[in-house]
Amino acid sequence: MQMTFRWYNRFDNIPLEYIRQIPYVSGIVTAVYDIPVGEVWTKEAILAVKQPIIDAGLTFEVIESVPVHEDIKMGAPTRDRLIDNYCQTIRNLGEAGIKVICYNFMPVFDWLRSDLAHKLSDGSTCLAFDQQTILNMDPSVSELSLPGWDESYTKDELSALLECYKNIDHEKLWENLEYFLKKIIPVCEEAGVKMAIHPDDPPWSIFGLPRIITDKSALERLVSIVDSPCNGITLCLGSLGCSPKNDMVDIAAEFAKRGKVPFVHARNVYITKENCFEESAHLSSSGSLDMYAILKALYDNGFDGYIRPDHGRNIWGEDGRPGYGLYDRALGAAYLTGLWEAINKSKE
Ligand SMILES: [Mn+2]
Repeated sequence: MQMTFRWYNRFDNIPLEYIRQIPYVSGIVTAVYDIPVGEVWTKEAILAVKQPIIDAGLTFEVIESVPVHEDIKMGAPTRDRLIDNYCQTIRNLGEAGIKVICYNFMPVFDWLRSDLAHKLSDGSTCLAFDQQTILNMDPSVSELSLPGWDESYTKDELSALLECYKNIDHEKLWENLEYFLKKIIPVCEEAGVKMAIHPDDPPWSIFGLPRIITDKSALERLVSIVDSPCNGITLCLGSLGCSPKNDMVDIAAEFAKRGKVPFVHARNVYITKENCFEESAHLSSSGSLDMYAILKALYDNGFDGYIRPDHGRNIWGEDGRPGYGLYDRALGAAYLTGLWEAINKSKE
């Protein structure tokens, strides 16, 4: 198990030196943020991100994320050129020493929350999701004011995009994912890079858009599209785990056993009611997931990949990027490392 930490490189105000001081954290998870989606990540751009990380004594082996262009998800005629670019990015990343690429196949919105600074009873703030708040929004008719939504589309562009997706149901999205994977996985095998799909967050459809990576059977289907060690998953505990239908201990055991988990996002969620949740502290007692049982399932089934503490709260007066402040994620890393040590020593 290699403990890593997400960092937004020159857009992040947390110094790498601070991250290196968190016990057991050995690597950084980041991305190239200034190349438009769909274009090739050049070797120069990748090395510019890598160098300061290496200089700080940390490793650079996991990318989160290489975004998949909407035309690939929609199966548009332009997709072959975009997939060729994606393949070249994979080759360039492999040459730079990257071992794992996290990506997702969520149409338009990526992760979604209704509140980025939800106040908890101890005064800390966290990301939260309230289904009713989301249901009250209609992005096709009103200005969308979703927290965290980067507004990279104008209202008209967004309407056009949503219109295109009206022709794409779950099965069509699966077909487009299959087309993409069959093209890129052979390139990954040559480049020595593992793809790790991030589950949909939250794992249910929103704004009428299809979402497919939502549960165990979806993960089964995903890994069976191309049976390769390079076709794996990012086991995001909080994304899948905010649906009580997902038994995270069982899912962790099953896919770790099959060698399909190169990367884990470890965080807890507290399910407040159906389709509503708060992102709690990492401890089992803080949320709805049994973190000990999940890590033990990973350990017992031979997990040897990368893990990182996922979203943290903002605590101790920190005004950090929502979900990505320093303090609570550092506490999370220490907690997860402690659990791992205890599990390991209990086997001796
Ligand atoms: Mn995640």
